[in-house]
Amino acid sequence: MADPKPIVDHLFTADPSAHVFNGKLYVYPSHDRETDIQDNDNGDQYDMTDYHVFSMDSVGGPVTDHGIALKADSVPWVDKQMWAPDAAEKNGKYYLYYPARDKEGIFRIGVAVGDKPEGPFEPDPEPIQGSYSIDPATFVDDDGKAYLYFGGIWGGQLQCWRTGKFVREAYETMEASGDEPALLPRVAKLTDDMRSIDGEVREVVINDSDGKLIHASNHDRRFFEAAWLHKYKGKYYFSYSTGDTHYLVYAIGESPLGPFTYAGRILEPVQGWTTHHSIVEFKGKWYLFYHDTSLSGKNHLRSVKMRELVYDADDKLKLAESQS
Ligand code: FUB
Repeated sequence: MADPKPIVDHLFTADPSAHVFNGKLYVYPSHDRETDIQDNDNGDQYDMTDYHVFSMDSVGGPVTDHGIALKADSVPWVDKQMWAPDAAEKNGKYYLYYPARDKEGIFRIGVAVGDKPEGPFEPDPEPIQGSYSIDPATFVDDDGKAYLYFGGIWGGQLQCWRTGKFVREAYETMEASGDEPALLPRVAKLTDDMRSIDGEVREVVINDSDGKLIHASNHDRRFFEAAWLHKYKGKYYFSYSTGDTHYLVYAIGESPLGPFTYAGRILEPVQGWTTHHSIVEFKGKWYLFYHDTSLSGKNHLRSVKMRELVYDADDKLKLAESQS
């Protein structure tokens, strides 16, 4: 299968979250920038300061860069590292969710509100209370209920939240170990105004095919970061990155809150350390948005790509053999 070209090459972009709003395909990526920071397991090299939003009317057609939608300087609580964002629409308003380190170096998740899908977005002055770690992903179900998924281990600090409170010293453990269950991503309902967590933050249970929680030692399947949720034929597909083994994988469940059962791989490792994606239906076809480092050769300068996805007879996901 031929390697697709990045959807844009005038900026380095990563972590694409794709949505269809008003018949157009919108992409909310991280905006990677050049820095002198050496690569490390903390992810310090991903030192982003703003977000751009892209849109396209058709796949393969021109991609519009709508310019800066939000920048770190406009958000009072943000110190640095605006990582993978996502967006949602409800009642004609658009919400941008984004993680960043606060002034104490703790990753939190913020929300900013706009009147148009491309922004600009006005940030709430404080992060979402009860949010933590990285990689927010939203899902609005057919009944209008909205969910926020988040979490990432290692540099994403999820290991610091095992007790429900931030324990800085726990950072060094990076993750659970051996036969322990792997650390699990988080999900919470969003309030009607989409700006707060409604009720408790829960773990997203991801079972292996044997019905038991995936072990921490199973690096080919355990959750690392980059949660995404989509719905197909009434079932909920929870997909994520396995991090240090560089796969995009997915699990299927009957409810947006889980539990989910591991179902397979979506994408083999791409060029570059990180892999992060979204899945969206547009004009009757399904697409995987992801990134790699094919343009730069540097882990922190990534480029967003897209490929068509199909479902097989058992509703399992796979890359389309011929790409439209
Ligand atoms: O872009 C910074 C981080 O790299 C993201 O938050 C992770 O998902 C990984 O792609």
